[in-house]
Amino acid sequence: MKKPFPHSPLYAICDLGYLTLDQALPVSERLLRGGARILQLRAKGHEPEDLVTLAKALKTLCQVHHAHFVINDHPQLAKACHADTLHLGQEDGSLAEVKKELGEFGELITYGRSTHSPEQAAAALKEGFDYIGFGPLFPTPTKAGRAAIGLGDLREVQESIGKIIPVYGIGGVNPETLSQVLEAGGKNVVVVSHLLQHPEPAAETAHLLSLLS
Ligand code: TZP
Ligand code: MG
Repeated sequence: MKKPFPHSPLYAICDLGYLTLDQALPVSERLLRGGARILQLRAKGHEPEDLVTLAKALKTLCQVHHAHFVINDHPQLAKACHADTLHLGQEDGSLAEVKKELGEFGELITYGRSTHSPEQAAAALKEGFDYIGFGPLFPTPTKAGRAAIGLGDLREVQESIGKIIPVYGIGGVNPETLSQVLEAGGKNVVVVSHLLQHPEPAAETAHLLSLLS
């Protein structure tokens, strides 16, 4: 049965741009221990075939913590590890194409889309995505060279699209920028480098959740 995408204001990412394969599991455990209820595996520059063991272990870890597990970019990896959700960027194909590729499994999971403008956000809702990322709100080393879109459109997107599916502000979010995101009308955020580079990822996850509640 399809597990609905959870209502949780914080979305954490295990990004292999910041973690070695050996660090991925213990650091993810700390994010979950701190209260993260959505965890994505993001591994640019790794072959999906090389990630199956890690992805299966992360999925099990998420189950233990009653958290939702998301795979970025790779439909077949999502299928191999029984992920709850597949996250697709603007260049990762249409939802219909990806569902067709996945067959029966594709009907059992939910889907997220990265969006960078109100138009892309509206298109993702229309296509049937279950949540969107919206950004980068601020410049970020995690997407080096990608211009920030700023906070100007966030309230409008939150108030229109966000009434129907969760909208996650993403890009350069940390406790300082989070207050600006909230003032600009944002409700939910994805946090990558701030949490992965923090000396106490569990405590910092709990701190961010307290700022969001
Ligand atoms: N998409 C837009 S910004 C971004 C992605 C994947 C990176 C967010 O990472 P960080 O380190 O929280 O800025
Ligand atoms: Mg992608």
